[in-house]
Amino acid sequence: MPATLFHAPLTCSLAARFAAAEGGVGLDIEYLNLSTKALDKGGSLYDINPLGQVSTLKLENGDLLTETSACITWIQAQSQNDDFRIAPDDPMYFQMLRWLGFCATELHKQIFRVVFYSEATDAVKDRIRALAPERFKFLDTQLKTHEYLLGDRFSAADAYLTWFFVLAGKAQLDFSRYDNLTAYSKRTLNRPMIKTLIESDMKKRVEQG
Ligand SMILES: N[C@@H](CCC(=O)N[C@@H](CS)C(=O)NCC(=O)O)C(=O)O
Repeated sequence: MPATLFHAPLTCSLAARFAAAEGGVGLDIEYLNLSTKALDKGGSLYDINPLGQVSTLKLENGDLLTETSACITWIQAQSQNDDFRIAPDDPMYFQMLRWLGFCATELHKQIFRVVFYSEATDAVKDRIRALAPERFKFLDTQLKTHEYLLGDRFSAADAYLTWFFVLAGKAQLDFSRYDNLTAYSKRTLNRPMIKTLIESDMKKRVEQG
């Protein structure tokens, strides 16, 4: 039986789904509504993860794995695709961890956490949005010589960064003046499996109301 990913449409667990799709890793998907924490099959996300957060994975042996970057790292380790999986003794493994950490802390939690927080004032949100250009420039420079974050192949790190672009518009983050980053976002968002997953989540989100 494959591992189960508890998935709320369009949230960061979508990044884990991008990694699974690109790496050819089968997962059972258990949908939930993040606002209510209700699982579609009954019960609550809190029963699985006391923090009520995604990404949450229940592994085959019953172990719980949380933290999107750890879930994505685990997923890529299961991949049989040599172009996708990176072995822990490969120097690129640490580059992968570096960019997963960057996505988790510099983009996801630092920026999205605040701009999507309904209680935050507009001034606070703008202050946080002002952190974005420096980070976009950093990414843009990396992507000047690389088609993907680690080179010429899509990796697990790209799965997390691609998800950032799914919500960047909603977060009113404009990266259009960063040419390499803009080209990268188009390249990754248009990958067929990623496009299909986004479209499916958009429909599911509408159904959830
Ligand atoms: N530390 C967790 C946090 C993930 C996170 O913030 N997930 C959001 C969705 S993108 C969430 O579950 N929010 C609901 C909540 O915090 O109650 C991780 O890195 O995966």
